[in-house]
Amino acid sequence: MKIKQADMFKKILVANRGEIAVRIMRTCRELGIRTVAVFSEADRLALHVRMADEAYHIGAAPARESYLVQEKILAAAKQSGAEAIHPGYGFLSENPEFADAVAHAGLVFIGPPGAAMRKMGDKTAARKLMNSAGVPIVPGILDPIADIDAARQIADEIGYPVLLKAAAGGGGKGMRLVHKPEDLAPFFRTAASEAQSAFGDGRVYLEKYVAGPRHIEFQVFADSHGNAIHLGERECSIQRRHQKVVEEAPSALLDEKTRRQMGEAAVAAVKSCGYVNAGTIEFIVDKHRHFYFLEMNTRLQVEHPVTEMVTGLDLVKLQLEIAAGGKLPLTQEEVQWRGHAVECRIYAEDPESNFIPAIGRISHLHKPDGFGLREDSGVYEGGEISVYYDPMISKLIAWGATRAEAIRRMRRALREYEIGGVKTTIPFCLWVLEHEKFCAGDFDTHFVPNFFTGNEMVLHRDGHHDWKKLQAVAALAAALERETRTQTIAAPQNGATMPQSSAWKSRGWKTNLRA
Ligand code: MV4
Repeated sequence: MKIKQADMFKKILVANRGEIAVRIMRTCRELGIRTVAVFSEADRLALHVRMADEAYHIGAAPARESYLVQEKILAAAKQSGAEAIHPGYGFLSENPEFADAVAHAGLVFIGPPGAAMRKMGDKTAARKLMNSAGVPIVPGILDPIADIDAARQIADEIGYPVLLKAAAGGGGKGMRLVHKPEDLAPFFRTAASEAQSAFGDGRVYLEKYVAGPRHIEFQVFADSHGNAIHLGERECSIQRRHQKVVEEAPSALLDEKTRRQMGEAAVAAVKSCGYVNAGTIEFIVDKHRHFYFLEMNTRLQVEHPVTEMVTGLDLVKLQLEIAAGGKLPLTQEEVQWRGHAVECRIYAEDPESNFIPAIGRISHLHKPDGFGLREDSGVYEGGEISVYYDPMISKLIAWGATRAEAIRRMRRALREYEIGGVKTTIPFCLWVLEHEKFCAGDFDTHFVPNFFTGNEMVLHRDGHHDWKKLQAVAALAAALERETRTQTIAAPQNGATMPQSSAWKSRGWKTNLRA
């Protein structure tokens, strides 16, 4: 069912900032939906505020006092007359209490119901649910460890090394790798206390450790009419300290059979938990292409554009149609994939100094462009990068008919990108995109720790052409050319200021240039 114009939202509040707020507002604009921004003290001049139809100040710079304060966002929504709230990613996007509070306020949360988020938020509950839905999970225990002797017995059965994980965790927090039985009890105690202080929930479970896995996730969508589909996979194995660096679609690892099996498992997963809207089923895949459910992300993800580039679908538009009560506009059989897409995340961090956050003013900005390229960013020349928020300032997405073409296009774009005033991870991305193993598709989640020492940046800083030097040379060349013109043809100093009404001057100048 196509959403009739009349049934679609007329005004949406975007409870986020930066590139994702801008990206969501772009789709709203295309659909004729008015947009409401919220902003902190640090974001008065931010791009998402400039782009919105109206904007509400919601507090001080720290997210705890602004973007994370549910009451302030709900108040802004009420005051503006918005009918729905899009949470973006991060901040309140995976907070089930917020999803419920939005619904209680008579508004639509553009995301899954709080109940589905809760089911997937508890990693042991999610494993149980997946297990009964027939989705492969990593061998291990289904309940949090209550009795350490019983846990040791299971660890002996599945074999070491085993991985201790927090039930409330995710994203790698509170994990402990255990190589031998005598370490299990002490590591369990430290893992439990770390989980307690990080999540207020000390429950820990254990899984068999999968060595050198690849991170492959499936984009899923479910509507409120019982339909669910997947839009294929994204490979996100290139990470640094659980921070994704490069993502791509499709994965260079998967064959058609594995892809079909994983897609079917992803759809079974989303159907098992009363899910509605966009989600991601994360798997780890070992070198034999055995795949295991890891966790579900109950939001639109940073890397969603690679899926958009290969399917031709606007995922935010799908989210809005589903949230407005519409049916998925296509069946599984109607999903088509074309070519390959790669995304690089550009962080304001210095890869030459152990990725320390870089803050300051963007004094110069030249964004890459051209066929098959997309740049999603929340920054502009003159804008400030502050300490308060995520250091990711931009995403580059390159499409190509083949993986090799997408990679070549991305390298070209990275070299074209000029960001002055703050250090960025552009040279680091170039290092990845030029690495033999990456180009061969031969890598896993240990790629960065295995191959990156930090010294490579000297090379790739030069690989990312020294545009400052080039600028100086170009300026000199322009000055010399001006000099020559003044002497020979008395051309104006600046072509743009030359009066166009003067045909003679115009013709004369052009003629002389050709000579
Ligand atoms: C694992 C694993 C190996 N074996 N589980 C890290 C983040 C969290 N979502 C799960 N993670 C892992 N779980 C088993 N049983 C290896 C990782 C892992 C990882 C996973 C995905 C992407 C990057 C990673 C980097 C290091 C470890």
